[in-house]
Amino acid sequence: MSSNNKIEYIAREELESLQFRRLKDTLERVYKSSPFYRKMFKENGLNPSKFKSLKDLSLIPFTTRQDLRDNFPYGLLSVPLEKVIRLHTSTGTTGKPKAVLFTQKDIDQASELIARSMRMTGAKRDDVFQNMMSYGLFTGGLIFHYGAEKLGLLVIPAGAGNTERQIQLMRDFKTTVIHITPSYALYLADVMEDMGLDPKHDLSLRIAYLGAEPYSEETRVKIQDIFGVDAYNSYGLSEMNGPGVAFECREKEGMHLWEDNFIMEIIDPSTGKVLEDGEEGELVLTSINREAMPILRYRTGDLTYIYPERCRCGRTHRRIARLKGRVDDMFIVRGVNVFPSEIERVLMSLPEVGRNYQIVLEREKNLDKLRVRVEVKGDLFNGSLEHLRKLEDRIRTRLRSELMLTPQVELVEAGSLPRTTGKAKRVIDKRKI
Ligand code: DLL
Repeated sequence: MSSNNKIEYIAREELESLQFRRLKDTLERVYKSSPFYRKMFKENGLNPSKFKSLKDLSLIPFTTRQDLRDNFPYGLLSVPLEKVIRLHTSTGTTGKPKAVLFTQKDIDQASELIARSMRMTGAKRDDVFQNMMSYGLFTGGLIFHYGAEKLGLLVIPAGAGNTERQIQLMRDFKTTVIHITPSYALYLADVMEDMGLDPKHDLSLRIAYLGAEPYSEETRVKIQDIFGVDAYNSYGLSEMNGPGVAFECREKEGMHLWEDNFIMEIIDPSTGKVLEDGEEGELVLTSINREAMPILRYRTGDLTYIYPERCRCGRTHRRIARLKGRVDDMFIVRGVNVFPSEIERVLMSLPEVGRNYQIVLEREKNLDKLRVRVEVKGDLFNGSLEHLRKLEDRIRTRLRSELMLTPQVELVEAGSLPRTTGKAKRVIDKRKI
């Protein structure tokens, strides 16, 4: 422990009293200034003086994504517009995006959390950091960028895409640390191999930060092996600053959620009941260190659980488990609930499977069909048909025993499925059309 990371080891009691102080401040501010929360408090007979302990948080109704949309763009703003200096929006939504606003203090605090997370994993001032997440409205670019600068690394704001230039930059500047979506990392490896380069030996990487989309432990291991890096899971969402909400330490067993900035709860997504540590459910977050736009009891839609035990690293902020997916990611095929992450886990544990897959849902004569399209390693596809049939059978059997469903398995050539440089779209549901 050093003086600049004391907060990571703060005693639980002290942490909880800090949380309560910050919660009270936040409640006062939103009650006074946010039209949305003022109305919500009035309708529910609440006012900030009613809150006597952290437990009273449960008096507040949940805030949902729909609330953010309905009150777009300024309904949740809790400071005068003249104090606002930045806008980000959330990605991947249809219709109106969710606007997220920042004051200078909010940007400083978000950067501090990124710097803290990077320092925790061993990034140092003499590292060269290439940020391969998209810059602009998405938080993965600018928020991470500011944090890395705060820590004092050399930052290359490469953004997503333009893969050959990325590789050139990594080679020219001997990049040691990258920030990238896991799906883009696998794509990058394919491109390098096509160029006759070995990601492990022809680059100087030692750390990769992976986040912004769900992926399996098996994918992490794959990326670590291909690039010869330590890969760390990073979780966040625009509504709560973007990245830097929860981050793995060197133990790589769950992500420390920075509880001095966020209060976390896990709820049963269908009843809203608050669950115990260790029980899986939907993550609900309250930002307690935001000026422009604090959000109370926000339903993230993300499924995880809280580790009940203290981490071996000694940090006191509790950890959340690798995200299982989103509540709305889950699809139901013939009555069976399936998470794409379960399919990925099976596929990525098979050595013959390549780096990409796609899940296609179809309806034929009122019967749901699940088809999994799987890229196989390059040379295998040119091998004997019998060999491929056997592999198909093996994948099908493994998926059947995990999912209790028999999917159709279609093997395809490496590199033939669509790629993105940002968040991957894995599930094509044709049933709704
Ligand atoms: O994805 C912020 C971010 C940027 C996080 C860079 C990490 C790295 P949004 O675009 O608002 O913000 O998307 C947030 O992405 O609710 C999760 O469903 C998903 N997500 C983010 N990180 C992870 C992760 C950014 N490590 C939504 N594992 C969240 C699984 C993740 N899902």
